Amino acid sequence: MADLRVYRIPWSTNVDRIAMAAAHKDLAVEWEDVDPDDRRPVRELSGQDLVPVAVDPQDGTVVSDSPRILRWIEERWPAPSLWPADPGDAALADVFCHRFNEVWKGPPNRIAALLGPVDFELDRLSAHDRRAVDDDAARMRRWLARFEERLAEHDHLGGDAFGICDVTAYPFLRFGRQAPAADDADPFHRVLHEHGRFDDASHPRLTAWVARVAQRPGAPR
Ligand SMILES: N[C@@H](CCC(=O)N[C@@H](CS)C(=O)NCC(=O)O)C(=O)O
Repeated sequence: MADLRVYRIPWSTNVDRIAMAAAHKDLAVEWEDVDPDDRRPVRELSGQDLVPVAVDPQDGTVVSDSPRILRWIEERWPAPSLWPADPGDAALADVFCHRFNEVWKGPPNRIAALLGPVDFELDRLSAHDRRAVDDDAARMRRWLARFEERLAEHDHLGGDAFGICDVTAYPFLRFGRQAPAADDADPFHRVLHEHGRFDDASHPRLTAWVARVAQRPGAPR
């Protein structure tokens, strides 16, 4: 029997987090592919529409929302840990992940909402909306600079070891280096690639971090 069952849709960044955490702990995952246009199986199971949703096949526990699933996996299978051993460092890692989820995602989400699902042209936006896109794109660039600084003395976002900060951020930040797949139509990913782009000249440490984390088992690349 698999260790856990996970419901997913193609190209889901939040599902990628679970794949990376499960691979880190060498867990066997039974993947359930959900039709993005028919979320009934997910809704019936979890009472909401979004993936990932994880199920413990042993006792039927159902957990939705990637940060909650990651915490649940850590508690259920503590070794090897994704959190730093030092309690203060573990608390800082939680602050990083919370900010990444609640603050960092804001600008690219707002840009994707303004540009819409199909048309990626800035020209059709009002002057007000263009300014909003420019402001949010500038925020994304400023935060990329902070990630670059964070990696000055450490190989990973949470410190020396690979861990929860990398699992939380990599599925999103990787689009700064990697174009979305040809069949990935998610506008959010295109925004991350257009406005969150960086390279070895502009962000050498972040570029090396993407290359390093891409080699981890379960990492999308
Ligand atoms: N806070 C949730 C967000 C989950 C989420 O937004 N999932 C996306 C895929 S990455 C989804 O199901 N979106 C609905 C859709 O694409 O229709 C988490 O971290 O798991």
